[in-house]
Amino acid sequence: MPRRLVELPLLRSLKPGLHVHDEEALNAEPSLDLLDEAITPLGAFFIRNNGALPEIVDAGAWTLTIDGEVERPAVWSLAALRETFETVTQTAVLECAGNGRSQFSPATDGLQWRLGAVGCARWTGVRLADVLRHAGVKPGAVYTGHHAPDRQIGKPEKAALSRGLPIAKALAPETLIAFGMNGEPLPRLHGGPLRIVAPGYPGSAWQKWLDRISLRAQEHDGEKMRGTDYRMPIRPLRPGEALDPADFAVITDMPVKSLITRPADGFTVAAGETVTVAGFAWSGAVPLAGLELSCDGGRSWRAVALEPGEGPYAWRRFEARLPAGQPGTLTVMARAHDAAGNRQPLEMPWNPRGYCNNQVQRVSGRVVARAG
Ligand SMILES: Nc1nc2c(c(=O)[nH]1)N[C@H]1C(S)=C(S)[C@@H](COP(=O)(O)O)O[C@H]1N2
Ligand SMILES: [Mo]
Repeated sequence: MPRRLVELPLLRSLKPGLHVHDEEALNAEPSLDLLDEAITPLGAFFIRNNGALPEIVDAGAWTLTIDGEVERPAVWSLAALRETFETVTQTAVLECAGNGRSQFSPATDGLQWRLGAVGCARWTGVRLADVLRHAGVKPGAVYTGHHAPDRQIGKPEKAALSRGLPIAKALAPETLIAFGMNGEPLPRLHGGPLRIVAPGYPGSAWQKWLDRISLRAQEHDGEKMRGTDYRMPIRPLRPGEALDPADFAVITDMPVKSLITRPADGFTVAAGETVTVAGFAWSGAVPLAGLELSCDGGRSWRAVALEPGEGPYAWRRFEARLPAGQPGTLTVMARAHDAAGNRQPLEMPWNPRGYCNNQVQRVSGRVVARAG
C-alpha cells in the first residue's frame, strides 16, 4: 500500500487548514489568516518534502554520526546529545526558498507556493557548534554535509536532499541541532527526532531527520546542492537564456521580507471606516530596520512601528489602522527594509528557479458605500 494513504490523512488531521500541493511528497501551506500569530502553531506550519517521509520504526534508537574533517568521529544517541551539551531555545523564522514562486512570470519549474511557506517557531536543541567542537574541527573543514534517510519518490537509491552549511554558519551560536518545536518534541513531519535549525538561511538548509553530519574540505555537493538547485543568479538572466552554473551562487541568508496576514485578499470595508492591516516582517543576517505601509496602491507610504520580536531571528509584528477612504478598490501593501538599506522590491526580478521572492505583497479589497 503506498505510504501516502496513511500519511495524507495524518497530515490533514494534524494540520487541518493547510492547502496540500503534493499528496505524494507531502507539501502543504496554510492560508495567510492562519499565520496571524507571533509563534506559528504547529497546526498551521507549512511542510516541505523533496521525497517520501522516511520510515522511522524506533525514534528512541536514533543516532547522529559526526565524521569527515574532524579529529574524533562520533556517534551520538539522543540521550547522550541532551546530557552532554547545553540545551538552548532559539525563536526563528523558517521560510522555503521557493515561497512565493507562483508569482513569477513566466512560471518556473518547482512547487507553485503561494505566500504561506513560512512560519516562526521556538526551536529547542543543542548548538551545532558545541557538537562539532567536541569532535574537533580540522583546519581544512570549510562546509558541513547533512544527511537523512528520506529518499526520492520512486528512486529509493537517491537521497531526497543532502545540503550543508558554510563552516562559519555551522559554528555560529544560533545554529542548532533541534529536537523540540514550540515546547513539544520535534514532530516527525518537521524532521523529528533531529533537524538542523539555521536561522536566516533558507529552509532547504534546515535538514530534517538528521542522522549524519560530515565535515567537508570543499562546498558540499550532495543532493540539491549542485547546478542551479537553491542557487540564485549572480547577474540578471532573461527567461529562456541558456544557464551556466558559473552564473549561480548558493542561497545563504534570506532577504528582508514582510507578510500581511490581515486583511485577507478580497476583503470589504465600509467607506469612512478603518481597515486593520497586520502582519510580520523578518530578515536574514542583516537586521530588520523598519516597515512602511501603503493603502493607495503604492503612491504614498507611511512608517509603521514594528513590535519587538523574540530575538534577532524571529519575525516582528506590525499592526495599523488605515482609513478606508472612498468607495472603490483599496490595495494595501507592506514594504520592509533592513539595516543595510535593502528594501523589498515592488517587482521581483525573474530568476530561473523561482527563488527568494520577497516582492511587496498586494492585498486588494473593496470599499463599499456605507449602508443607509
Ligand atoms: N531530509 C530532508 N530535510 C529537508 C527537506 C527534505 O526534503 N528532506 N526539505 C527542506 C526544505 S526545502 C524546507 S523548506 C524545509 C521545510 O521544513 P518543514 O517541512 O519543517 O516546514 O525542510 C528542509 N529539510
Ligand atoms: Mo524549501
